[in-house]
Amino acid sequence: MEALSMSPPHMSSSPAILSQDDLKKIAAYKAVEFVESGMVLGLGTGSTAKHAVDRIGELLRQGKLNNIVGIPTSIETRERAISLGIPLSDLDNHPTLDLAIDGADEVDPYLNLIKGRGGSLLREKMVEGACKKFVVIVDESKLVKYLGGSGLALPVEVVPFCWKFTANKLQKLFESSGCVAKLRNDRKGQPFVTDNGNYIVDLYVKKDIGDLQVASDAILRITGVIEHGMFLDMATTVIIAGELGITIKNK
Ligand code: ABF
Repeated sequence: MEALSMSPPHMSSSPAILSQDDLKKIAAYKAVEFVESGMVLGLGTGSTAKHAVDRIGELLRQGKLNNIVGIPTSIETRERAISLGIPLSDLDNHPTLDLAIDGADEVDPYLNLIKGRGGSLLREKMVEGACKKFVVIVDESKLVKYLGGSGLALPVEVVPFCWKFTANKLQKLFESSGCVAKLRNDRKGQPFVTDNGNYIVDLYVKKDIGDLQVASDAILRITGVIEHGMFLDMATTVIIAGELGITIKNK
């Protein structure tokens, strides 16, 4: 594990005034240092990953990076990358990526992640699962002792058809952890629809769900489930920005 203290050049060096967004930006800028010209890059989604996408666009514009191909993990990121002039492609044309940079909702001590509270978990898992190196960028608030430990949800993408049937099965699966399954709604109170036309069922647990691989397999065995937001053993590096500096954890 490597601990560093730094701020991007544009930012004040006083740690006392760093906002959560400043920390996200610091982690993102550090991750972009791993990017080299000619790479095929997975472009993450969310407020932390946005800083990385913006920085990549900036370096391309300045001619400090060349021949980058980006594979976006959501429609939102695709649109942002296009607006920044980042050349894009997809997994069909680039089945192996050099590097992906993305945020996470939770990071456990073994670098397992919960992702998908932004709703993009399926595309994120497809793209980041195809990368040689997957760098996760977070501020220190995302660190948890166990997945689910922040009190927020484990998201599961499900087909809209009879979603209650699927949600009930999911809730029953984690009954002993006090699980409550809730359909995610958008701001208008309508079911949140993913980029793939599916729904998200959020699983809230009161305690550790036990062996994560067993839990993952059990979720994926439920017909109607498409994918879940546990990213087990996928991150190769996690960059954590905190008030006292940056910590880099490698697998
Ligand atoms: C994406 O953005 C998602 O996997 C995760 O749900 C979310 C993290 O959000 P933020 O960076 O906005 O905190 O990485």
